[in-house]
Amino acid sequence: MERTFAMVKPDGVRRGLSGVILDRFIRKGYRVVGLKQLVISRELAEQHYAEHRERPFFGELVEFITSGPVVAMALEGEGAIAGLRTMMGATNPKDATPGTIRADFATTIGENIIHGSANADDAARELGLFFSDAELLK
Ligand code: D4T
Repeated sequence: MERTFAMVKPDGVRRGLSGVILDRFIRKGYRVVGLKQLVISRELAEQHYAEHRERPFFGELVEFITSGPVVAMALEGEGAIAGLRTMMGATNPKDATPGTIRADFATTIGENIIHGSANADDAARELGLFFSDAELLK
């Protein structure tokens, strides 16, 4: 069993899409072991996106991700890390395969509606950034 981290970004929450996105993961068979809506602090945003610190879009990325509430999710299931990335689709919604979340609900890379951990190390790190042990189901 794997655990992974996913987050509906502020664009998705503003558009009222948190429920339909969560519903896709539940229907797939992943177990929701953690769930909360929060406004990310600048500090948490910079930690979360630390790998992009030197990229030209870093400032906009932090502005955007702190611009309103996000819905943070901890999901559990067999192959959940890669499986969730497959369900999300390509980073740029223009390249995403129809049927994926980004293809179906987003149009631009800057507001691509969902984040999911890229690998096991990121999943562990991001789950730790967003959830305490007490907030997660056993
Ligand atoms: P996240 O991290 O949001 O799940 O996205 P990905 O894992 O699919 O893609 P990423 O880390 O390469 O990008 C992180 C975040 O930055 C935005 N972005 C990315 C952007 O605004 N402009 C760009 O040129 C790139 C590459 C979108 C997602």
